[in-house]
Amino acid sequence: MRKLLLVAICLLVLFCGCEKEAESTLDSADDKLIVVGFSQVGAESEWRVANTESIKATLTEENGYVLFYEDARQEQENQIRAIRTFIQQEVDYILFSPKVETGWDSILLEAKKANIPVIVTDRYIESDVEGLFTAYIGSNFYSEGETAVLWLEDFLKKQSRTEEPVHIVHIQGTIGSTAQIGRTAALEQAVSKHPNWQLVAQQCGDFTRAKAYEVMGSILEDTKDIDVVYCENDGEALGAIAALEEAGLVCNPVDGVIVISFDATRLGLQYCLEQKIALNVECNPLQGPYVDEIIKKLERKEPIGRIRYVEETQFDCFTITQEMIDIRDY
Ligand code: GYE
Repeated sequence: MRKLLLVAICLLVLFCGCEKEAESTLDSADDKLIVVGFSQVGAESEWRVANTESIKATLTEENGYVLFYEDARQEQENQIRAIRTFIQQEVDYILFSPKVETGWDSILLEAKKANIPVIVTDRYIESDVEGLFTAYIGSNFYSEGETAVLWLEDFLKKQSRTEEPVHIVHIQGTIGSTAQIGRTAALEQAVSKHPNWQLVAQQCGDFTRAKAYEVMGSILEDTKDIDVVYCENDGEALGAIAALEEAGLVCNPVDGVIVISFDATRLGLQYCLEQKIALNVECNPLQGPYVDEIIKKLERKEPIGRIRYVEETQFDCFTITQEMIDIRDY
């Protein structure tokens, strides 16, 4: 019996020693890697998938990172829980795309208390508390909306449609998200400027094809006298177009409904080439390299800009070509 006990104790010591060695090997290997916790909104659109892929493809071990990734499945509570876990894991940086602009003070104060820098991507946060994040990388969404409404103004002028009523359906993105707030504000500003522009319906499509299809379908039960459908992303545009075509309407800016969209995903641009989407305003999801650049500067204690807008353009159905689509990354 004593011999058995002795063997068991030796095995236990041997096991703990190996475990410790494994941990110390892991620790020493990780010492050189930057640990980042990334909380993503979800996977609601092709844009979001491209955004996630860009971050994952950049924050790799080869590039000096350990990435902890959490998909919040469109729930702010899941993002808050993920950020709290990252704090407990003592990551080096917290990266997150906030589903909506508000409700982050408490959890970001916990990160601040833990001295973990927070980098916000894609959507912005609204807070009265100073210094909740170190850097923001994303788009100027109001500017994207301005691009869209300036194009629409110019197009309607060329069609001499500056007096007659222009009936506009507005399908909004996730209410309270920065993309929705900015793109909506630009349209509402333009509607207030043009007496003949009439907002006949304004409903939330939540940045998804399914919801936009449902919402467009219900609007079509009330009216088919529609000149413009302003969709706040490609997923919504595709859903709206399906409902419009099922109702017998043609989506084409020359002799049908003028559909405006945002994101400029490959699928959205294909619809633009077919003239089903008249204008597609790019919203660049490829933010991984921007995040890498900022983190590496912070590691070297170099100064960084707090707000970094990504480069973007727009595509219209009269000038887009298949070649322009083929060379794109998403
Ligand atoms: O337009 C949409 C995604 O926040 C810019 O969210 C992003 C938006 C994008 O679901 O496709």
